[in-house]
Amino acid sequence: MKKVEIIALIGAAAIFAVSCGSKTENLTETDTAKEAVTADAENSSAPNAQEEADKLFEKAISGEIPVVAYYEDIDISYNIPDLPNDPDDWESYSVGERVDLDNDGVKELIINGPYGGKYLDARDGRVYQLAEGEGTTGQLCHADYKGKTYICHVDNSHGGREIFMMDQYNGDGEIVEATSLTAEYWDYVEFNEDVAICHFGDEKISVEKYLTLRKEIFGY
Ligand SMILES: [Ca+2]
Repeated sequence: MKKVEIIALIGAAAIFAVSCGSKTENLTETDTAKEAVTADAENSSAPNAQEEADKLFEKAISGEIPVVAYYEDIDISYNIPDLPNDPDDWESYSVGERVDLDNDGVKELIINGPYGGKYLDARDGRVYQLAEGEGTTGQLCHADYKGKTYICHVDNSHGGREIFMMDQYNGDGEIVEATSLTAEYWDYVEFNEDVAICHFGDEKISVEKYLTLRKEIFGY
């Protein structure tokens, strides 16, 4: 692998490591380099695929092609230039980073915006919306766990619970693994470790384990 590629990948890793919190301290250069090598080995055609994806993203950004999007089978496709973009407004979108969110070695495009914005995936000659922020009960972010990137919807601004939904996607826009990290303490507004009932997926876990995982995956 060329040095410049490694630097680019380390840069990307550093950016997405902080996007869900302050997880930087867990990220060592050795781990990053290892992940970069793995990603490269898994997809040797990545440079071409990335070029193709980037061309499609540029077309979508300029409005030449739409972003194909569905919400519960309803077509909600849109053109990026039509999105609200007045920086003074709360609802404002802007072109963000490119990060491999579906573990296929090609970076997706993040559109910054309310509730975490939108994640866009280029494939089969089109640009698709992979996920979007759904509100205060579904803030969009991405996080790494066990060497894979998960697209997450987070509900942690309401009393009584913290819910982290974690979806691992493949390069075809399909969810290949879904899990969740949750804590419930319904009679309290703030997290209360004496009463919290915690789960990771279907497994009931201790409060201590919950806090360890929350720190490891979401950085706080
Ligand atoms: Ca990707």
